[in-house]
Amino acid sequence: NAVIHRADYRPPAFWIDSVELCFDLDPVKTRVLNRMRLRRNPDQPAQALRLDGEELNLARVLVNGQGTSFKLEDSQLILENLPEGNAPFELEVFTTCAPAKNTKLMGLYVSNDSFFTQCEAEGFRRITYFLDRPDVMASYNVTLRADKAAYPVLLSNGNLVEQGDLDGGRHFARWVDPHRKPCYLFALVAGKLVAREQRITTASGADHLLQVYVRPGDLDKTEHAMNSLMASIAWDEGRFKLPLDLERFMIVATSDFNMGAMENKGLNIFNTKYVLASQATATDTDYANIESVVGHEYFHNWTGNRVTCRDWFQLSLKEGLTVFRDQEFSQDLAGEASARAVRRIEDVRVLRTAQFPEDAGPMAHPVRPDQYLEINNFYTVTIYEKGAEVVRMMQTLVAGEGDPLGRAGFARGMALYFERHDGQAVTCDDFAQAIADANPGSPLARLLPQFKRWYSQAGTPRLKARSHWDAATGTYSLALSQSCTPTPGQPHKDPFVIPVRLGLLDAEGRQISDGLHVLTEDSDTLTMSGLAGEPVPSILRGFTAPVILEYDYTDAQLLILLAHDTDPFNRWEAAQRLAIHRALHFIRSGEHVELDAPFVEAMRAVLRHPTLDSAFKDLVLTLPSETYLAEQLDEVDPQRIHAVREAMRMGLATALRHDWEWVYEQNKDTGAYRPDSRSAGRRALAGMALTHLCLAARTSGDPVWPGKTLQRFKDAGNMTDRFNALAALVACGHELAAPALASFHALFKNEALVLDKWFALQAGAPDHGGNILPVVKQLMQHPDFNLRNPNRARSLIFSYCSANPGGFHRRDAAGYVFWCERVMELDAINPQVAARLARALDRWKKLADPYRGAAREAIARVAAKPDLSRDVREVVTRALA
Ligand code: HT7
Ligand code: ZN
Repeated sequence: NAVIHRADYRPPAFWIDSVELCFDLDPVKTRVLNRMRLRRNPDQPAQALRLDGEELNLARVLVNGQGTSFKLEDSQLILENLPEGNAPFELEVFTTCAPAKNTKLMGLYVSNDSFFTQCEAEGFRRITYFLDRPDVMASYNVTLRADKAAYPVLLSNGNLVEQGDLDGGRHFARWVDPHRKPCYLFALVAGKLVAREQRITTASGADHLLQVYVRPGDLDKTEHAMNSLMASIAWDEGRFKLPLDLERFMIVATSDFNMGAMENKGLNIFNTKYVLASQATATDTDYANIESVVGHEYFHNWTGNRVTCRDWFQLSLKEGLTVFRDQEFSQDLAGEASARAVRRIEDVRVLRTAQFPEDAGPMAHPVRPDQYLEINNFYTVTIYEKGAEVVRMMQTLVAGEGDPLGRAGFARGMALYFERHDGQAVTCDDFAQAIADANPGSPLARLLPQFKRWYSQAGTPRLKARSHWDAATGTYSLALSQSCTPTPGQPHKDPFVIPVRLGLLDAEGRQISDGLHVLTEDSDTLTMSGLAGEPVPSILRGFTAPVILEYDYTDAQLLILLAHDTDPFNRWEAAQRLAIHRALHFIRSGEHVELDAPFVEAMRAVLRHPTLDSAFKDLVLTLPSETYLAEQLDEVDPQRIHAVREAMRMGLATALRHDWEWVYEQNKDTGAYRPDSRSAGRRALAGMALTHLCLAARTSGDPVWPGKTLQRFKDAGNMTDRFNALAALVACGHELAAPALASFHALFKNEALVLDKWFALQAGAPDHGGNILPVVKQLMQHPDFNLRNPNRARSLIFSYCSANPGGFHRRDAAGYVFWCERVMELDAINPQVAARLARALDRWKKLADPYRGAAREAIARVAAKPDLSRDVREVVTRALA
């Protein structure tokens, strides 16, 4: 239970060159014969071999075919009497494990009568004794044996080299992976599965077989995943010249999975949520997520698999970079500039609502952490999303003549990275160095040591801007300064390198200038002269750095930006600021919420705008989330925030009623279903219109729009329209919601992913007088609820505790009591999932009383449980510190 420190990294004392694994698969007792070829690492002092192992039964250990002495200590198999010298030797370890009892879903486990593995980060040690660390890369030769009728499909990484029947109704398959890999990329799958297949020829002329494996009955839901895979392969070849390096590339879907998906070499294993889609069962958001997750896992084949991490502190080396790549992929596929901007805004929204709070809370850590207790707790939005922003800043900082966005410079850097490090396990420093070296003379190359503070310093920097206008000389100056509040273990921060894209608009909204400024000092002033009038600054265009921008925009300036800024990100941001100003005013003053005419008119102008995309309108009209509003306050009363936001929503619903009607009519028909960005945007806006029309009907008592919404729910030709209609009825608490929910359940009772939506919708619904918790408790008794299935647990428990602040933060503390009980209950089943739930109260110190005291008590109750997992213990201990 010791803390692991980055500074303690040492290369391994032994290398494992090759591994021969033979599995006799049985849910109750699987036998694993592991034959390894090892040699001492000549660069390390002579020492014992310590192999990691967890929940294994050890039956036999042989060295070069002979019995040997060994010790079992602290989940390690220790061998002291190994051959001297640097010659390779063979180590054979025979163990058994119990996949059916594996509720942690790490290592080898059973889901729906099939076998799956999850080895990242430290799951391989639950399969066999091994040097379970990413810098030990070996060749794998894997034989799977199992009952043929129960497990007709036997898969592992690489190429199928042999298969056949065995006695007793059993069969076998032997797989050889042509690429050396760390053990976290090992995978096996065995079960009754069927595959959609596609043969492709890539640009180099090589032929490949692509397969998407699912349970029989789900094959008709795999077309989109296959299309996404083909698009990913083409994109990586086109943009980064990175080809598919395998004859066969497989995706397998399972409904029991701790995360989204896993990039095992040639055998990606996915949560069904990110594979299965049909227009009847999946929403536009599901389609978009599948595209991005399939892309993400495929892109790992180079960024993660061909070049991997030296140690887990370097996790963002592969995750931040691969998120950046999947974001770019989704933007490129979206096509037009406006659709790209919508993607960018959505990505920033995730960063600001999830990562900024993490960076300000007890679990704050640098993109390259210095220490951890449990690595599974560090698969965070900081490693992934902030890590992607750090990579994006590198691209921005290598821009040059003829390459205004830095794409060509960044691609050069990637090429050099692979030239230097293909087949190696490396660090974030190695990556940054390659990008900088490929772009000598760029700001990144000049500022590299300082730029790397983004890797070492936690916390979100604040960028303050103050302007001064001298009418007499026509001189405008903008003073920029930066600061960053202390985070756990880091009381002092040095200045960051902050790329700031800045535009200036005149009073009519015409652009005067646009350029990139790089802030490197604590403060700096930009001056422009010869101006005819005071300009409006458009600061941090495109969100060029993951910072909090503080500038006292007037409403008049924001209205100009919202109406005219050529940068769509800042156009959206202007609307957010207008809404935040108002929300914070009502929250702080306690005044009755009444929306002012300029705000309403600005929103109306957006809704009625003749050329703006529907998806963009949807984003502008979406008020900042309760979580984001809470981050703007020093002391948080969640009920007050909820009430104000709901009242503002109601204000927009009633004041713009005719506009919503018009918008609905304009957007309601999208023709034959296609999940492209344009029609998805129209469906989203039509859904938003329905929600507002139903809300408005709540005050007027008018039955027309709830009735129309119910009809749309019944007639819908796709899940997006059907679900949006259902959500509109639920959001306004209309009496038609209950029968609609019942009919939705009846229609989709055999579709697990749709039932997840059904649970999530009810648990995440706006709270009216504390009505949600009783609903959640009742739903826990529903025959379709199962705490052991992570998707189902997330759909009900997480939707309530982590995504419904108005329902969760109750003055009577019942939400916290519920949270505490579920964390402890889940911890006994699946600590990784429990630890994620434990994070729902990360920001408890910001709460006003009585919430604060009650939240502390609930966390302390969890912390006091004696047999807590390391995962949950780390989260609650940090929260209480
Ligand atoms: N690299 C993958 C991480 C992952 C994972 C980690 C811990 C436990 C379960 C897990 N499943 C997948 C996912 C990715 O980023 O692509
Ligand atoms: Zn990843």
